[in-house]
Amino acid sequence: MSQRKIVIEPDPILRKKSENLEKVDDDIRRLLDDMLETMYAAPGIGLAAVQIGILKRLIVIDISKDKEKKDPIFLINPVIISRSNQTSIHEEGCLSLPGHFAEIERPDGCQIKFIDYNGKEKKLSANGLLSTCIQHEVDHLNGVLFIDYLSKLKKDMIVKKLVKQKKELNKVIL
Ligand code: GNR
Ligand code: NI
Repeated sequence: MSQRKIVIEPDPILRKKSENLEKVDDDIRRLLDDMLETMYAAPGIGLAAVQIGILKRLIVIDISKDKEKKDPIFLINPVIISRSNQTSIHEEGCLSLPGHFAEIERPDGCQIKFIDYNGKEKKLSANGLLSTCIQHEVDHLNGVLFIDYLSKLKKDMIVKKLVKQKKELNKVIL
């Protein structure tokens, strides 16, 4: 397993739509393992393949608190098949927007169908943090970031700070 580099906004790849997978083979499982390792190291509770520069519909999630008891979820070609009418607001962060957090309103619950690590079709109903995380990750597969739900003013402010952070980082490296 190896850790991959996380793509930071602004980067045009984060705005592209990821492609469905045709089959689940050992190469895909190795990629999922790398995504999981990258997510744990960050640390984060979710990661979409596009965040390591790969435009495939792959997601890893682990919302377990206990570091000793890992509980990873692998989602391949996830489709949200229903959303609850009720919404809820959670504070969200994103590994592609380091240091920035915002309260985002989304449907409270959702149901998804997906292919699992072993290539089997499954369904899952989620509420609370898991539901928020699933919706955040599926957004990534469609080129959407949580800042897209904010006012233009707030969004522009965050992107401006990220551009500045990237410039500072380049100065240190050069
Ligand atoms: O680590 C993460 N935490 C988080 C918190 C609230 C809602 C969504 C998330 S996902 C985020 C990791 C990430 O950027 N996934 O794409
Ligand atoms: Ni994210």
